[in-house]
Amino acid sequence: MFKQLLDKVGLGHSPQQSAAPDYGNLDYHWMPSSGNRQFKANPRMIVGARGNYLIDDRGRKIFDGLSGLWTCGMGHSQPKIVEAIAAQAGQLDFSPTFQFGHPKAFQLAQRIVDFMPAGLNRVFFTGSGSESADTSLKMARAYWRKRGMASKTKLLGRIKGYHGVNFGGISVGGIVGNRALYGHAVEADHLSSTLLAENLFCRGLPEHGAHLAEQLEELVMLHDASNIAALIVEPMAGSAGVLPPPVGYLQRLRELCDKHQILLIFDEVITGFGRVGAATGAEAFGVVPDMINIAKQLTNGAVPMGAVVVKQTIYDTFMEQGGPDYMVELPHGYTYSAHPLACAAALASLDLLESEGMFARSAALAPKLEDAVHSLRDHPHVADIRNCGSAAGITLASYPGEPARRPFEAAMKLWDKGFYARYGGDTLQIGLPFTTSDDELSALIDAIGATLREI
Ligand code: PXG
Ligand code: PLP
Repeated sequence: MFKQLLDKVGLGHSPQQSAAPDYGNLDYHWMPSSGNRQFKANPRMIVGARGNYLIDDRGRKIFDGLSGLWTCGMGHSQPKIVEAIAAQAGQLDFSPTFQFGHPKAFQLAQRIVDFMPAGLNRVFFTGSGSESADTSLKMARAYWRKRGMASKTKLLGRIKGYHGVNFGGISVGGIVGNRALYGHAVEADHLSSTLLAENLFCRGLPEHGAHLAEQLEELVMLHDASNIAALIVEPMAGSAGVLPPPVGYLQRLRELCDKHQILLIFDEVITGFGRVGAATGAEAFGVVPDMINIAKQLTNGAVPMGAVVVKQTIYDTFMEQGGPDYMVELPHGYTYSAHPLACAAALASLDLLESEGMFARSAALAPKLEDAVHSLRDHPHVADIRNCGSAAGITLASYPGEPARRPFEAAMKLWDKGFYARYGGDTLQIGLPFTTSDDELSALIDAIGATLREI
């Protein structure tokens, strides 16, 4: 049935629509971060994906304008990744994670280091970006304790930051909708967001805002450095609507973290592996943190996997303070850390990212996307546009008291037109596949333009 559907769709041919199959009762699946009631009344069912396109259950080809959920920069169902997963499943489907290992975990760790800034060369595997966030925060606290500074426990994040949905991540996270329901979590404080009125419609990195890094000095004055373990930021905030870092801002955070012995964690779950036109945001923006969190693009989205990459000094501290060598140095890990299928997918993904020059392709898209997306500036409802690498965010003016409604309406119209863009808060988000052609980009921008005139 699926094969027939794909054959019928035939990439490059005009979509042939058919009636949606009956899936029975949709009530049982509580969908993640979704409007369950709206979806179940109007299902948008995706049954296949190839290259830069999703295929829905009516046989329509839909351009994937967010690369999955920022996951599939190289397009869907990459044959080499599919083959690697299939071969691995036949050879070693699961390997006990704690106290035993399998070769691909070690090969992959070494391979990941090839893509990291010099000095970040020890890799801890997780199953997702949220697990990476909580892992890095626990590591930071444990690190200071191992160094005899047990009072350094406070965790700092940033307003509008997104670090996944686990308790540590929502504590340092700065998106109110992700926090408000859950009560008191882990002690944390926040820098301001870098979204400034002076930077509206700015192309690439904003000129204004480096001064916001000085707020770290204020938080140090408030809490005292002896109580602060780490600062976690996304080099480019993704989920909040693509907020590129102001020129000089990350550099200043690095200086202040050094001055006050605060670990600097870059959450590169979106920026990792090409999204900002380089292997990492650290590389693109020229700032080396103490830890880098990755996920998503690591396996091109094909199997869940994340990781925390740390400076060797951090790893060495745990080894030196680890007690007898049969003892566990860091009592932390997931059943699915370094899952064999994920390792196989990631090794294939990293090989392709390199051999296909994907970082350069993402970088080459940046000026085209910038020109294209900013051409929407004078369309109805457009309140701001930002871009960085192959990512862009379009803020839409709110209905009174309903900031999230207009982006939702826009995304639904776009879906009907055969384009997937993500809506979150008051923005539409675009994260182009690195392989997006000029024609695909202009078709997407034309569709957004038409949509904005209709809603
Ligand atoms: N950190 C960052 C910076 C992220 O962007 C996570 C952590 C959590 O990763 P997991 O794998 O646990 O979801 C993310 C995830 C969007 C969108 O629409 C972004 C994410 C997830 C879903 C949607 O921008 N980011
Ligand atoms: N809850 C229970 C009862 C468990 O036994 C485990 C793992 O063994 C977990 C949670 C954690 O699961 P995971 O390692 O997949 O994060």
